[in-house]
Amino acid sequence: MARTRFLLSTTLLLLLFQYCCVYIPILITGSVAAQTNISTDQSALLALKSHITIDPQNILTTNWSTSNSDICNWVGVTCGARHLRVTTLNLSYMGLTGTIPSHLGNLSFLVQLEFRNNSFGGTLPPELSNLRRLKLISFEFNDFEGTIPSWFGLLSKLQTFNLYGNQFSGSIPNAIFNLSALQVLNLRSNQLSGTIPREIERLTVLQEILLGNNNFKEIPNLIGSKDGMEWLYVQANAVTDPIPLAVFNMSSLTILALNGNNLSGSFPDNICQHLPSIQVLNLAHNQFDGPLPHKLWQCKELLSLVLDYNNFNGSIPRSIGNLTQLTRLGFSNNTLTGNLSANLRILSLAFNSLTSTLPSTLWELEQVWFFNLSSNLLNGSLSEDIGKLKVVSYMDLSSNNLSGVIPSSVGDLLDLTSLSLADNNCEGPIPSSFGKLKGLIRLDLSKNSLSEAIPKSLEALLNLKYLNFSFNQLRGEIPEGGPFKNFSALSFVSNKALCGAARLHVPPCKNNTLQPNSRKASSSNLKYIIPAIIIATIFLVAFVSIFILHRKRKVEVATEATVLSQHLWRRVSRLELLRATNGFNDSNLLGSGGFGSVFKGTLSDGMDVAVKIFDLQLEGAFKSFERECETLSNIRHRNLIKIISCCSQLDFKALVLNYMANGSLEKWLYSQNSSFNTLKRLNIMVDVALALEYLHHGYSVSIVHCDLKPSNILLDEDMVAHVADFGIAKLLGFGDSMTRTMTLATVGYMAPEYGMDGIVSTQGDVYSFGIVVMETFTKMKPTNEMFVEEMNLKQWVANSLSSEAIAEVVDATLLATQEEDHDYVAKIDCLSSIMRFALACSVEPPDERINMKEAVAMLKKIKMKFLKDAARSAQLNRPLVHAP
Ligand SMILES: *[C@@H]1O[C@H](CO)[C@@H](O)[C@H](O)[C@H]1NC(C)=O
Ligand SMILES: *[C@@H]1O[C@H](CO)[C@@H](O)[C@H](O)[C@H]1NC(C)=O
Ligand SMILES: *[C@@H]1O[C@H](CO)[C@@H](O)[C@H](O)[C@H]1NC(C)=O
Ligand SMILES: *[C@@H]1O[C@H](CO)[C@@H](O)[C@H](O)[C@H]1NC(C)=O
Ligand SMILES: *[C@@H]1O[C@H](CO)[C@@H](O)[C@H](O)[C@H]1NC(C)=O
Ligand SMILES: *[C@@H]1O[C@H](CO)[C@@H](O)[C@H](O)[C@H]1NC(C)=O
Ligand SMILES: *[C@@H]1O[C@H](CO)[C@@H](O)[C@H](O)[C@H]1NC(C)=O
Ligand SMILES: *[C@@H]1O[C@H](CO)[C@@H](O)[C@H](O)[C@H]1NC(C)=O
Ligand SMILES: *[C@@H]1O[C@H](CO)[C@@H](O)[C@H](O)[C@H]1NC(C)=O
Ligand SMILES: *[C@H]1O[C@@H](CO)[C@H](O)[C@@H](O)[C@@H]1NC(C)=O
Repeated sequence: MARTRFLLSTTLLLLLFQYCCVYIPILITGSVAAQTNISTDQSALLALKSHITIDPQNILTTNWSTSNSDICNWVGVTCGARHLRVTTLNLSYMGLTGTIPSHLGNLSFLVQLEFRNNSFGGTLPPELSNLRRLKLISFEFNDFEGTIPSWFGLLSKLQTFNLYGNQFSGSIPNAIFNLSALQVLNLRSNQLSGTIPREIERLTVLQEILLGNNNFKEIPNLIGSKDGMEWLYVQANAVTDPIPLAVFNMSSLTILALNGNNLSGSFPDNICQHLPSIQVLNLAHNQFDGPLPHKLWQCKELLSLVLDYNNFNGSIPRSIGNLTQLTRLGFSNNTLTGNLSANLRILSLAFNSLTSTLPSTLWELEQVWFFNLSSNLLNGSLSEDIGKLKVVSYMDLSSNNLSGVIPSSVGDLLDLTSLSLADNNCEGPIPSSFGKLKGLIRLDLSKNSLSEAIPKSLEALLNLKYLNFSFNQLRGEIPEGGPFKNFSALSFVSNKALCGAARLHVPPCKNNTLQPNSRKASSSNLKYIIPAIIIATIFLVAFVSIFILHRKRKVEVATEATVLSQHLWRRVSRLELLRATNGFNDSNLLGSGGFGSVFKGTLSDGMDVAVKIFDLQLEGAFKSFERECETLSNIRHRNLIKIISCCSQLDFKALVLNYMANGSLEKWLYSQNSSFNTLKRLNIMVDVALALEYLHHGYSVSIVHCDLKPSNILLDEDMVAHVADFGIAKLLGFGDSMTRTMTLATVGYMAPEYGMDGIVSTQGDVYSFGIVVMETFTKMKPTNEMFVEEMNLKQWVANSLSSEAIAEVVDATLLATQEEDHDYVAKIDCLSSIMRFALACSVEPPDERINMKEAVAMLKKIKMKFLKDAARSAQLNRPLVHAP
């Protein structure tokens, strides 16, 4: 008896204990499900499990087992730390098929319910309305159907309501507008219809409303929530009314997607005044007409502009690339420089009626990777500046009236994967620089008037899957190598005189080098051909002899260039140089160096030049002139200073060079008001590396610059770097890998073996390059007085790397503080890689240094990674760029 009483009282005690610990909180919060406990949760989950008909990965089948009685340990289940009841049920991406049982309504502590990307179907049981603690519901991408139940209105704590990608139909129940905590309403891609009631105003904290791909008839008038509203997606509906003006009162809007409606009228010009934060503007597939909003330059944060398939007419506003607007970059508090043009990533204006030429400002859109202007009435020719769109990956200019030759700078768009210029009036040859577009998958140049032969360099485009050269005036042999083996006759139909493999339905090529179109001539004018061949042979022999002589003298550098260069030069007299420089006026003096002075001048035809006058009194000046003239006239590269003329008279020697509007890297690094960001500096270093790679490895003869330093790196008006000053350059002949000299390079940049033994080798340039890279990013000269005894620039940088204090050595203007700079981590990472790279260039033993080929590859890799990281951190900071 006593024993029974004891047991009874213990049980009571235990019950009481449970009551205190578990039930009291429920009573306090006033939940309706006061009688539930963890076993209720368990039976609810087991009921759900029994309603799942397909569990392809057997996740629940094995994991949700009664033998494992701790349901908080079941996959997809999270329990509250205090009360140990189920708070989150997340079965996303499990491939499950089934229905939702009413028992789920017994999970009374549930806060988050997420079943994203499964195949749950049927209707939703009303018992779910008991889940009063729910803050998040996401049934995104399932097969639920029926109307949206009005009992959702009872879930008063709901913040995110996501039914994206189901088959709900009917209209939005008014009860939804009682959800006063709602921040995200995503009903995209259902079959909802009707109007969007005015009550939506009551959702005062709503930030994102996504109603796209339904059949709504109007855009909600969201006056009430104008201030906090950030996303408005109403694309692909059936809205025909004008846009409610209230849209333009939503001043914090960052995404406005109204594409795929039947909106008409012209679009307000001053959109960016009203929507200053707009980042994504998509109005595609509507009936808008009139001119493009000309004040787009006010949209400083715009990343994506998509206006395809409307009736916009008139011209592309120049303001599209307005560079005068220097402002913050789009992502909240970033301090990176930028403006509309620098930020825009996506530009798509296809299928309108735009008529203008392409404004030169268009090529300032340095960040654009998606570029689509196809199917308009654009005219004029493409500018060489197109090569500035460095990160463009998709470019479509098809079906316009563009004319002129295709600039070879298109070959600089190394990230291109798809290029179409089809259906225009372009003429001239296909630039052989296209052979550099190694990533190209799709190339369409059909329906133009392109002439001459298909460059053999295209055989290098191993990724090319689609090629269309049809309907042009091409002739000569169709290459057979690389991707060309996979193309069919369709790629080449209707050209002037292509020849090649039979499967391409073209005549076979004659084995000689004569073009097929000269066959006609050969039959009728045979008598001219034989003398012509004889003359050609004589020339050839003469040429070969000269060529061999040149080789002997080891001054031959570039075969093509040798023949061409002297003729390409302009003849410039001393008198003209006198006039051009106002009589070598002091005000034209750009600087003076080891062997003379450099003046700025303007030739009679208006061309700006730099004139380098050699002071022949100075010992070695004559030799230096010859060397520089010889070296420069034989080489041509985008990143080397270009020679216009050598003026050589008995007592007067001058070089006429391209004028570099932005002076030297040295000037930029140390002037007060010019600061370069990391990317700009990196670009300049890549340019310099390319120049050195060309000098060292471009030809059979290596050229060693011997005096690389920031004052010899000049910047043109586009900030492209050109290596200059070849006064002490050395040519290394065939097989030589080094030579000796007594000429002195600049202390600080000079490799140790050069300084001590006068050994000249390409490795010496690599050393100097490493030092230049360190200086560029630290803004610290190797000759700075803080470097004494053992400590030098290299050691200083190396120490900072090993103590992970890189931020302390790099130029402070490159790094904002961590809080305000979202790219901080990417930058630090990039700068560390750069410094490691620079140290690898400047290791002491010459044969342990990397060569310039490797250097170029490494630098490019560093740059790619930096761009990727920066893009990623930008997106993380505001994940908005999944443009609709
Ligand atoms: C849960 O409550 C039921 C009665 O509603 C009870 O039978 C069961 O023992 C309780 N389970 C636990 C684990 O407390
Ligand atoms: C169920 O899954 C969870 C989480 O993946 C795991 O920790 C647990 O051990 C699994 N239990 C069983 C019985 O497989
Ligand atoms: C649910 O799981 C998916 C995939 O694991 C995850 O992306 C999502 O954030 C989770 N949702 C919640 C509310 O925890
Ligand atoms: C989710 O489903 C959608 C629609 O089927 C699909 O586009 C998306 O890629 C899926 N997401 C994942 C992570 O599987
Ligand atoms: C837009 O209107 C045209 C004709 O007025 C109609 O054919 C088309 O289906 C409409 N588009 C939508 C998305 O409603
Ligand atoms: C937009 O805001 C202005 C000023 O706040 C107000 O006068 C105007 O009525 C608003 N327009 C609409 C359509 O809400
Ligand atoms: C552009 O279209 C509008 C409306 O259709 C028309 O009034 C205007 O004249 C057109 N402008 C040009 C330059 O074609
Ligand atoms: C660039 O913006 C300025 C306003 O800051 C404006 O005055 C100028 O006209 C714009 N330039 C172009 C080409 O639109
Ligand atoms: C970001 O900008 C806002 C407003 O412009 C300012 O109040 C805030 O202090 C800034 N935050 C940082 C970290 O700079
Ligand atoms: C809660 O769910 C209902 C169905 O909606 C069941 O009938 C109940 O038995 C269940 N209650 C518990 C405590 O499991």
